[in-house]
Amino acid sequence: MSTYVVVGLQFGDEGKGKITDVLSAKSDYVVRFQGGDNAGHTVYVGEDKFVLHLLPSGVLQCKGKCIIANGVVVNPKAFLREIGQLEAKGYKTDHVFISRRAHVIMPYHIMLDTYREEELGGTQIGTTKKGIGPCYEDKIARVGIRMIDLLNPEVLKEKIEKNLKIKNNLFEKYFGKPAMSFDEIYNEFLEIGKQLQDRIVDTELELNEAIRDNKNILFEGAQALMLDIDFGTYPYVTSSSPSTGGVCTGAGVPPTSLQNLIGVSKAYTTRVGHGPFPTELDNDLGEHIRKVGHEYGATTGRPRRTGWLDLVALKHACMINGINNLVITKLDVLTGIDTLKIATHYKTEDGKIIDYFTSSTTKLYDYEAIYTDLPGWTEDITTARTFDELPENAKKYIGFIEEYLGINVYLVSVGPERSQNIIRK
Ligand code: 2SA
Ligand code: GDP
Ligand code: MG
Repeated sequence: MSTYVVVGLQFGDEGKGKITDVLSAKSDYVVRFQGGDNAGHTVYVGEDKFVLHLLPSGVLQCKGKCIIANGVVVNPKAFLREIGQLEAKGYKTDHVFISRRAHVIMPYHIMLDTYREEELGGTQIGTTKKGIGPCYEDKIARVGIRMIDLLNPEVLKEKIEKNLKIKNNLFEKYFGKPAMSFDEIYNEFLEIGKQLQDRIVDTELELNEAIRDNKNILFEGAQALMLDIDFGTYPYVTSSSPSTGGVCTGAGVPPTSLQNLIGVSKAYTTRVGHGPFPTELDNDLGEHIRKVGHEYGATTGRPRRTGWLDLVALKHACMINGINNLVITKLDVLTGIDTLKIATHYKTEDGKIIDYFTSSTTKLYDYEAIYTDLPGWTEDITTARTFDELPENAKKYIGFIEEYLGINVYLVSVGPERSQNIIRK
């Protein structure tokens, strides 16, 4: 058996999609275990660009099965749309399956997400407005609708009726918005159930059998540790556990089955959405990185905030995830910057120097990042395929990260295309 877990170590968009695509060529299974279509995972095949939201990024290369496991919140309309787009490009999709236990994002979840963000105004989370939070809320409140329910007209009817009563009350009385129509939602989701019935299966049974049969399984995280509901910058987080720990509950596999824990980080940091960001570059250099790195949301198109690499946050992410292999992406974006900075410590509001991440999101706004300066390089590195081909200063940059974290960087990504990797044996 070989199992691989690919998780984001920052605020998402580290290039997990690209890495999953590369690794999935050898996978029998590629599995999404949390999040939903808030994700935007970009894969370039030559000039052809694919942005996967709900489907595992292995869908293009994996010869086996692609699984959307129980921990994912599924917008079935988004699923059908994505499947349709891939089929229109000539890709097969009959190897994609969804867990019967996965919760369904209903239209009222999307409206609730939207109205709440509107109401919060300046203090909004900056969600993708895909209904992720409200769907997970219903799951935890034990009133959610699961994929299996789409296959049972009676159960579906009762559950939509109950939910809509409460949600419509909230929409009309609290938000002053129109109520949603039961008939419309019920008929639409009944029809969706019929379309999806062959893809809705007990994925945990299949995955555990695959583990027993020594298959290659790749678990693909969405978002990242700094957006984790427990260990991120709460409340500016997503509503799931994008950590290696999330794999066990999100896919129904035991912790003992997880072997290669791969953490992906950019060579710098980005964040889309609100919340503290100690190494943010709210200046011309930040804008330069945004431009060169094409840092715009893959789902919403929002400009991403940019900043220096933050090793204090990265250490926290590696610790919680138990990362044993690092991937550093977008090193090419730093080419041409004279002096590069890496944060190694924070100075707290009362002048203390610390090297650990804080649970106080409020205080984090007042922390000052303490940097080490490293010299940059000017050579084009996008065609480098071995570590030795990198300029000395680029090697030193990677070496600095490895030394601080005590973890090897086994892959350096130097461009968005599938082949633009330096893989160290
Ligand atoms: P949500 O929608 O409830 O999950 O939003 C809560 C926070 O989580 C952040 N979040 C993300 N951050 C980075 N990338 C994500 N996916 C898209 C991408 C985002 C986009 O790949 O670019 O297109 O804007 C993602 N999904 C959720 C979100 O910004 C909130 O801070
Ligand atoms: P994900 O959510 O972690 O899968 O990342 P996204 O796809 O949202 O954002 C990463 C972006 O960086 C995408 O546009 C990728 O095509 C691009 N990308 C990935 N790796 C590299 C790299 O090494 N260099 C450059 N220049 N772009 C990269
Ligand atoms: Mg993304």
